[in-house]
Amino acid sequence: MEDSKLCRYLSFCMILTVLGLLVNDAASEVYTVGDSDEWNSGVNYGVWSQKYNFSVGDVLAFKYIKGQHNTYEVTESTFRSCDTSTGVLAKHTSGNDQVTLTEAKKYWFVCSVSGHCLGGMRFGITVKESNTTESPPLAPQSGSPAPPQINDNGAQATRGLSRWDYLILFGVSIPSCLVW
Ligand SMILES: [Cu+2]
Repeated sequence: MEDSKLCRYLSFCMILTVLGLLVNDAASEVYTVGDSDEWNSGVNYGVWSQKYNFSVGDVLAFKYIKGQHNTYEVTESTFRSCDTSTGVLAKHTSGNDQVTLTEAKKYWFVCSVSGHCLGGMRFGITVKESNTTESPPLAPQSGSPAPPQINDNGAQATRGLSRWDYLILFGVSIPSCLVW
């Protein structure tokens, strides 16, 4: 029967959609810091960092000529002061530093070469749990379902809820075939 074929086709599409959402959810992105400018003096990284929504599992690639710059992950106060004598969480100096964003939190990065941080080689980003509602970094909107200081449990709950939405959608699609 034609109806039965249509139903099977729609169910198949629904399965693909759900799988696609789950796979997309798990995929991580690699972002080259500064895009084509890479990690260099004279670039406004505050602007660059606002262009993307970063999620747990994403990777920041800091590319520069080894020895000319470096990548320090720092605390917020060190980001603001540019004084890297304290508040340094991690140091990278390879010239192609791949930093995986492993936690849903704010990350702060600077170059510690004298004058570079004050000259603009610094930025902060808010990393969210994957598959939470997107909002501009460092500019949360009121009424947002994902506040910036969200704890792990809250983020998990948000992700779980949206997964359930897909399953409910999927579940509803099957009985609706029987009606046809
Ligand atoms: Cu530098």
